[in-house]
Amino acid sequence: MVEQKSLSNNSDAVISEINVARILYQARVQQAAIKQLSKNGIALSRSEAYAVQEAGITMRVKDNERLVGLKMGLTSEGKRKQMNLDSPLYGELTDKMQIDNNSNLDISKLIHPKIEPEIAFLISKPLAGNVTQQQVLEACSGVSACMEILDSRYEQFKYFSMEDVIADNSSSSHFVAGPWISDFKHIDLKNLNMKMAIDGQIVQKGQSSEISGDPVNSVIELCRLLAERGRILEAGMIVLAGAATAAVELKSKQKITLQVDSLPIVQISIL
Ligand code: 0L1
Ligand code: MG
Repeated sequence: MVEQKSLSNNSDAVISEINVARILYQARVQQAAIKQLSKNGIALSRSEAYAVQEAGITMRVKDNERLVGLKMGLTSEGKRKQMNLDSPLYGELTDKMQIDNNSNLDISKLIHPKIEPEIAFLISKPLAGNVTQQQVLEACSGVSACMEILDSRYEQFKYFSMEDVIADNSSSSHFVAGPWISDFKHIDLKNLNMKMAIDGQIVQKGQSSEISGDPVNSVIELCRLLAERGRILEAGMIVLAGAATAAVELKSKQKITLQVDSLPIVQISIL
């Protein structure tokens, strides 16, 4: 249960993290984009923004959704520049956000969806605080090619602050992971070509080194950020390491495929 707290920076003293989470929740379920919080008199600190994110996830859990993972975002310099934001962030993933490989996604209930190519990890031992690459690799039981479908509950998919994005669960909407590879120790995870195609035409090409220099570093950064909230990365969680390229706008009737060296293909069809 999230404690109801007043948010410090607001002139309206009655606004709480739960109220802000509710505004974002309603924007999502009603598919009605809202004005950015920071442009609407709701100036959150970083910690308050994560508290709003957590309150939003608590609401989804009350709707019978289950936490299955976390996503890192803004893990490439290019993407941070594109969005004019300054550091990596994370969001939380529920079972309702997970789409099966080779299945369909109905985007009619989303506001302004985009898709981006990622690499995902399946974590099978808990990781806490400052961890090393070796500890991450030892805790990881699978790696997959993965695509994240982003959506924003803000008008024009635009932010004016990191806190706007974090409060909105870091633009999470859905994700699709390809088949998990358990025998990945011989794969140089920072040196993989990634090609995302729409209807057979390549729309984005990148290198896995674009993801935090090495996607494993995203998991290290996630553990560090979770520790700031007094949390750990639990066993059983899927971690999306972040995108290797900019995201691409999604339209109905498209088939999106991601091919990553050494990993099986992942694909979805948009209804
Ligand atoms: O996963 C991401 O890198 C997205 C984080 C938020 C920025 C965006 O919405 O593109
Ligand atoms: Mg992403």
